[in-house]
Amino acid sequence: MKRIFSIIAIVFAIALTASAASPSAALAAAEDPSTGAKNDVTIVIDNFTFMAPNLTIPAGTKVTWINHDDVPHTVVSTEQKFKSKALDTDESFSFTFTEPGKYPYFCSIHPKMVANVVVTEKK
Ligand SMILES: [Cu+2]
Repeated sequence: MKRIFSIIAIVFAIALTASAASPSAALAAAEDPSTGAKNDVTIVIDNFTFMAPNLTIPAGTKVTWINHDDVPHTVVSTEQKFKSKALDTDESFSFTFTEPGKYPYFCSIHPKMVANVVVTEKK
């Protein structure tokens, strides 16, 4: 009986190690090697709204939009700098902003959904 308990303990230890390893690996991937800053930003689309209407980020930042609505949305640059396909529920689209400037965008299915990304010089 004691032996079974120690086997269970080992299995638990392995499971804990495995689950702890993946989030830290994901965080490491998000780090900018030059500054150590965590660069990635996520914008949730919910209730027909881009939840960060005016986002300011340093150049080099990767932005991911994820649709939490039950209807599809798109993420389309007004100045044709980026364009997603129609994103179904929980689908996402990413774009890395490398040049400083102002990037207005909208949903082409619901053109009243508008927002901006402002990109500043790299830190
Ligand atoms: Cu939309």
